[in-house]
Amino acid sequence: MKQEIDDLVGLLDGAASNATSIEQLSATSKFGLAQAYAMQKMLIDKRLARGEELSGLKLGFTSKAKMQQMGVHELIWGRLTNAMVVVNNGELDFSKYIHPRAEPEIAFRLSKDLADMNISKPLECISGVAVAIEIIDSRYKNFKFKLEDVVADNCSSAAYVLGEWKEPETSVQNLAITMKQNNDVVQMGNSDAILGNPVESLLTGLRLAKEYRVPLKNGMVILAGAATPAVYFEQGDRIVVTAENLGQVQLSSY
Ligand code: OOG
Ligand code: MG
Repeated sequence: MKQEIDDLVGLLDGAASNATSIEQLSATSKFGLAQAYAMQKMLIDKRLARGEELSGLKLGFTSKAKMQQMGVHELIWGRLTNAMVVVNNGELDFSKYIHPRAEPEIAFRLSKDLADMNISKPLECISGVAVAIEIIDSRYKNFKFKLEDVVADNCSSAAYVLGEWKEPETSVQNLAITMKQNNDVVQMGNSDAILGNPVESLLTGLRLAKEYRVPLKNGMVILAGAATPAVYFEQGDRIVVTAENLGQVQLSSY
C-alpha cells in the first residue's frame, strides 16, 4: 500500500512537471479522502524538497457555480507555493501547463503566524485583501476527476496572480466581479457566491490549517475560491479580473 501511494504521488508530480495529463487515480486505485489529503501533503513536500516554499492555502468549491461546473459538491483545500506566483500584469508560460483555466478569486494576506491568531477576530488576522486570478490545471485527462482525485492533485493548483493589496477593512461582501478574456467579458459574478461572504472562506481556511497543521505564516495568502466557473484560455490570451472596491488584476500568456 505504502509503495502504491508513493507511486501515485509520483504520477501526479510527474504529470505536473512534464505538463502531461494522466488517468484519474481513482479509476484504478481505491483510496479515501483522508488518504487523498495525505497524498497532497506528500506531493507538496516533494516540491518543498526541491526548494519551493509554502506561500499559503487555497479553498476550492466554495461557490455553487464551481461545484456545478466540476460536479464535485464538497469544499476542498490545497497548498500554494512561491513557484505558483505570477506578478500582476505578468506572463504565464503556457507550455508549462496541460489545459489551464482561469478563475476570479479574492485573496487575503495574513498579518501573523497561524499559531498567534485568534480566529474569532478575523480582521486582526489579515493585513490586506486583494482581487486575484487563479490558474488551475488539473493533471487529469479532460479536466475530469472525483473528489479524492482532485484533493490528491492539490486541488488543480497551478498559478496565481494577486492584485494590489487593499486595507484589511475593505469590504469583500457583495462585490461585483467580472473576468475578461482578451476583449470579451467571459464571466460575471458576485463575491457573496463564495460561502455567502468570502470572510467565511478565510475562517474555514484558517480552521483547516490548524486542524491539518499547515504552518501558515505572517504574509502568506489565502485564496477564497472562485465565485464563477473557470474558463479555458489559449496561448497568447490576456485575462483581466475586476472586483468592485478591489481594482483589477491581469495576466497574459505566451
Ligand atoms: C478544482 C479547484 C477548485 C475553486 O476556486 O473552486 C478551485 C478545480 O476546479 O479543478 O480552485
Ligand atoms: Mg480556485
